[in-house]
Amino acid sequence: MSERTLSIIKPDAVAKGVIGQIIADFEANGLQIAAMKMIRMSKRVAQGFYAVHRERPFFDSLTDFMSSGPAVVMVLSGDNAIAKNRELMGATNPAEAAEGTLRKRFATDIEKNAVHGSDAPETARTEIAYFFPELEIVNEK
Ligand code: IDP
Ligand code: MG
Repeated sequence: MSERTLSIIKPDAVAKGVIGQIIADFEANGLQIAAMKMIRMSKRVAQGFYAVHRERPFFDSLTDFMSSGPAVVMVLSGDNAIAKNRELMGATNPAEAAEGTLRKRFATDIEKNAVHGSDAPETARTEIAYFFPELEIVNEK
């Protein structure tokens, strides 16, 4: 069954010039770009997006990083899109990420780790709605 997930190419990966390589990986693995835009998050928008992590020691640094430059936000769609995207991303800490995963290839460290992906259907719904009104989701599989 086709599913939606939210993907973000984080500011570190945009700065490294690897937007195309990351998107190529999604397309080669059956994840269709259903919606996409480049944005520059304000600190407040980053804090809202990562609100579940507000008590964590890295919250201030993480939201500074996420608002430090442009990011690409996308809705990916396809069979099992949430799990498939998480698999392509690799572990949060690139030191623990499997060979060939996006974080192994492109992350700098556990914070500046190149990509975001929703972790469950409910979070996918709320994360997609945070960035995309329904009328901007124009190419769903
Ligand atoms: P995930 O992105 O793999 O789902 P989460 O635990 O949800 O990982 O954490 C959200 C984001 O917060 C991570 O992608 C990373 O950018 C940052 N982060 C997670 N753990 C740490 C940490 O221990 N130090 C610094 N940043 C972290
Ligand atoms: Mg997460």
